[in-house]
Amino acid sequence: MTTTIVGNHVSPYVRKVLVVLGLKGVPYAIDPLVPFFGNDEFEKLSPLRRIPVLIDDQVTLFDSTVIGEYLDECYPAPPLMPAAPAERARARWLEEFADTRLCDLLIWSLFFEQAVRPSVLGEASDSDRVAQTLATDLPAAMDYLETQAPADGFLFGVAPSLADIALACPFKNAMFVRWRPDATRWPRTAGLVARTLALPAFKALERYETLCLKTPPAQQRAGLAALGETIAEVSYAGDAPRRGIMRLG
Ligand SMILES: N[C@@H](CCC(=O)N[C@@H](CS)C(=O)NCC(=O)O)C(=O)O
Repeated sequence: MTTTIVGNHVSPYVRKVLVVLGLKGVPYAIDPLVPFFGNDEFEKLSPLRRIPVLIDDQVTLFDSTVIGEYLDECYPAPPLMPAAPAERARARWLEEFADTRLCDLLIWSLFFEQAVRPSVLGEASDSDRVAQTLATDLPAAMDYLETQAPADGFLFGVAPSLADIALACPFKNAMFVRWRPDATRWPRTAGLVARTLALPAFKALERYETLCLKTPPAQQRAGLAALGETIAEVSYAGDAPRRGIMRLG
């Protein structure tokens, strides 16, 4: 089965899907579409105009959580959900917390405001939003995570789950704008994030992320191909950014 991912390596939601593919050893081709740069065809493909999109012989899917669960069902080894119903439910909740609240803070309030908004959209960043995030909102979310993170291993034992992967992904983007969890204030969370980001499936993506951060969108396909990434034949990229239709979630 040929699996194609539409979406850029810098997106935390795309990273989540690529790490799942990496952990399961599933080959893929990627159209490294930068958020907001979708063309008319992308608007027809993705109902929310968001990345990631997964396209295979069976289905076209949207939303990293839906895609992650689909991949876990199609490729059961290694399993990325715990076995017991209560733990599975808790894994889904922590993934939801990561994708919504944590991404609201680390992606939309820090990474988007400090990197994407000025450099991709050419707009001024909202410094009040950044300041409030750093002073109060993000510490509150970190305090909550500290009650959930284990002292060692991963959330549900010795192997990472979809929840661990989802939690770690937006921290990577926060690190791109020089924020990292304070290990003296939140030792369990900082440790869990560090252990998860050290997995080979995360490490293997770093050179592609670095290339995308440094390279204009129009040159990323060639740059990624030169680094050995398999690039999809079809590109959904347009020439200029367009405003999204969603705010959050
Ligand atoms: N809940 C979605 C969120 C996806 C998402 O927000 N993707 C961002 C890139 S990081 C995007 O495409 N943004 C463009 C937009 O919102 O218009 C998921 O888990 O896939």
